[in-house]
Amino acid sequence: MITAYIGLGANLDQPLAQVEGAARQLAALTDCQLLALSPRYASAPMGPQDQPDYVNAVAAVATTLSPLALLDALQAIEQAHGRQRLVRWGARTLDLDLLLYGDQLINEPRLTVPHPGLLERAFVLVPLLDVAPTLVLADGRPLATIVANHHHQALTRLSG
Ligand code: A4P
Ligand code: MG
Repeated sequence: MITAYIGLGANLDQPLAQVEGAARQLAALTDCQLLALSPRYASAPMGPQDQPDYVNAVAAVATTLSPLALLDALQAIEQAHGRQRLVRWGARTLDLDLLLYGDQLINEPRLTVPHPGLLERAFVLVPLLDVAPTLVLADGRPLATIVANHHHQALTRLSG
């Protein structure tokens, strides 16, 4: 079993319900067990501003799926939520990013882990710390230190 962390984001078609539905689908995946779901947070869009606010959360899962098999499962859930890939950083019903897969470093055409945006995004860092308060990154840095030193974009905690 490997512990993986998944970033959930949505800003169309009742984003809070999209995120909570996606978490239930993660919990239902074979070979995957939902360990924790962070509180949900709202934030202004990073990137193009002419789109609604986002709802974000992070899920911790224990899985025996390989990284690419897990990515396939995440993309199938995105598709089931009517995800269409239109604009980079544009509005979406559901975005599932594989943030961390154990402490593995992966650089493949379809998959970069840790997720390249991980350290820059408060809407990922804050919920990740909620579910993994003692996490230490592969380079030896504690997540808590990174979050404490991060200049935070405003997040509004919705639930959890
Ligand atoms: N891919 C490579 N590595 C990974 C990984 N670790 N996890 C590949 C998931 N996918 C990964 O993804 C494009 C390709 O990346 C996939 O086919 C996969 O093989 P995508 O989701 O179709 O592309 P995208 O959404 O245009 O890019 P990306 O990087 O997912 O978008 P971001 O960076 O996630 O940004 N503002 C707020 N406040 N909250 C947000 O959640 N999200 C975005 C989207 C913009 N602004 C936001 C938020
Ligand atoms: Mg994505």
